[in-house]
Amino acid sequence: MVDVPELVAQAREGRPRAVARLISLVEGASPQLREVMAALSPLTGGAFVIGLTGSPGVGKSTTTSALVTAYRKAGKRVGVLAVDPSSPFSGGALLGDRVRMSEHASDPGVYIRSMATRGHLGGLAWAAPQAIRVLDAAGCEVILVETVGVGQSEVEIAAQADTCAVLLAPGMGDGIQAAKAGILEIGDIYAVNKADREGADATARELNHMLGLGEARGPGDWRPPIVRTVAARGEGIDQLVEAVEKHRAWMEEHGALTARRVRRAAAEIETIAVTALRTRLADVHGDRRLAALASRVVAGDIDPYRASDAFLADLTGVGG
Ligand SMILES: Nc1nc2c(ncn2[C@@H]2O[C@H](COP(=O)(O)OP(=O)(O)OP(=O)(O)O)[C@@H](O)[C@H]2O)c(=O)[nH]1
Ligand SMILES: [Mg+2]
Repeated sequence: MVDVPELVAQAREGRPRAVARLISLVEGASPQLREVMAALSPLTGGAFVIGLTGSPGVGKSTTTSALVTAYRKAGKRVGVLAVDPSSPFSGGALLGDRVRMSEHASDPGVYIRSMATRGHLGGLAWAAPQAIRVLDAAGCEVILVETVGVGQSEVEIAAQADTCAVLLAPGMGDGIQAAKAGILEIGDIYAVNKADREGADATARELNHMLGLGEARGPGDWRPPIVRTVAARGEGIDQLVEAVEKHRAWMEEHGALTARRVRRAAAEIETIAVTALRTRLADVHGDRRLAALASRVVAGDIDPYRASDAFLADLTGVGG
């Protein structure tokens, strides 16, 4: 058992080992998380969360590292969370990140952590907000969350960030992919990275065109800017930071930041509740109750709606 109050006190002082242990409790879906979250909640709310997503290899980690440098120069404490939604193990696929982030490894004002979410009930939507809360309570003023844009994950990370930056790169067929993956709806800011390569202009133009097509914006609405970056050389990073600050100011002015955070908390509550419900169903009935109901549906004995009612009704009076 972990001494939660002690661990939280140490994390609050910014001790990296305590922060690491708390995030490990999140990753391992520890039963002590309830206690951890209760202790952390009053300490949170000070961090600004920036999500970075995009196709594999587009330059998310390089950009993240460059952003860390920029925010450190501005004197901010920075947390980095690299979430790998496709792997059940942290570290493996993200090993390269440690190399790209290595220049920050000895900086006590930076906390870097990778986290795997596959195989967890609730996955990224469940784990990321809790890990973000740990970093927030530990005093990180800016939290950068990198997620590989595969499947649902980019939409999920966008929902959890205050500002979501979508990265593209020339020559990756990103333009067409972007439309398909629906990333045109989630970006608050777009960065065309690898702008040192041929085709950056075309990518930016195509993106601009597609963003314009989906435009149903009023005069006061946020129009996502397109920033060109060469993250590997730190170029365009100041403009990216500036775009983030502009978005933040716009949100604060329009009450959008609070609204977004309330939406995020609502989604988190829902995810925890649904996860608890699933766990409870599995605990109480296992698959047998479900199989029995399914057999009756197949036999035409009852319809699936009534079967679902029966399944849910079994929860009444179970646990608390
Ligand atoms: N030419 C060029 N290469 C870049 C630039 N930024 C990053 N790279 C290179 O692109 C490769 C991938 O960069 P990463 O930062 O690891 O990309 P990522 O999006 O984090 O990759 P995954 O996490 O694997 O999805 C590395 O070899 C980088 O050095 C850039 O601006 N220009
Ligand atoms: Mg990466």
